[in-house]
Amino acid sequence: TSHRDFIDNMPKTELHLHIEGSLEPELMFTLAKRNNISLPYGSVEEVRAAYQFTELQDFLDIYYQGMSVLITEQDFHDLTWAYLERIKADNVMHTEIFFDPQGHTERGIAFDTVVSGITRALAEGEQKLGITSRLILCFLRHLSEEAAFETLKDALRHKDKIIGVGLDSSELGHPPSKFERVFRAAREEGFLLVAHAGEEGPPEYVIEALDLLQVDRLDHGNRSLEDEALTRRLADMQIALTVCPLSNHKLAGVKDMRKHPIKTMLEKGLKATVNSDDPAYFGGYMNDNYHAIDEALGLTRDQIITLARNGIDASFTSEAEKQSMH
Ligand code: ES4
Ligand code: ZN
Repeated sequence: TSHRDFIDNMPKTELHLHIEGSLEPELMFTLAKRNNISLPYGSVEEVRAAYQFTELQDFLDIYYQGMSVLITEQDFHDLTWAYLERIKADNVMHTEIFFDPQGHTERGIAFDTVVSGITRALAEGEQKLGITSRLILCFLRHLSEEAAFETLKDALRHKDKIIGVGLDSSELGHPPSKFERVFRAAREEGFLLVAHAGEEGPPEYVIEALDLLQVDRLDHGNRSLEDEALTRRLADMQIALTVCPLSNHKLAGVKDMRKHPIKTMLEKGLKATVNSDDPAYFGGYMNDNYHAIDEALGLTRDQIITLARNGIDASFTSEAEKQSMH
């Protein structure tokens, strides 16, 4: 169809991407071999067959196990470089990537090793592929406030490379309020703020992310639609939502793509964007995510363009950079 080509050729931004979630099974095996790590899978096919999730926690268990092959600075570089080469094919011009330092420091990998490998690849991505980027650190919300403060302390040495902090991992039982003080400290240090909220958690968690964390952007936010006043507030404030269609489908919040809320979000005036979240695990990169919602929901050409323009406006770039992307 003509929408397919239009989507594929359209310059895009990605604002919600966990770099560890871009680890394809082929690279997982390469790195396991390089680092003498044994995997509980015999083949790439076996790995892919294991990617069947009914809820967020099922995915997270496999995701944390997958990242155990990442050991050296070169590993983090190669992971990031593979992602950048892949999104070049999708005409992504700008990407804002999350990383989970605690998933690595907990295994004895130095924070600086992780940041160095990722940022070296990001610099190459700008030089060789023309893809601009930003880096966002995520605190693992299933860990303690104290552990998050330790991680923030590590991040202070890399303020020049890290634009913001976010909050990810198991949402239910770990509300934003648990990290109010860490986020206040991060804000005082000049970091921009995002948080996963309303992915599995209730609208109250989204309200906490706004009121207590004072986020600049919301990751997912799907369940906000259950609360009319909250929906109006998000529309009025034009808080961007980084929506991840294939992720929502794979993690079963959205069992049928025809019921995906992104079209409703646009109709209600919410600033929704399209993103891939953990593309190696959820079966698709940026273009696949756009195709999935376009085919299931019958988007108009204007709605597709609005989603892409929202991605530019919601990015953590300067007004001049936004102008040049529009
Ligand atoms: C994640 Cl989809 C999702 N939700 C919460 N935390 C995450 N970490 C990586 N992917
Ligand atoms: Zn996410």
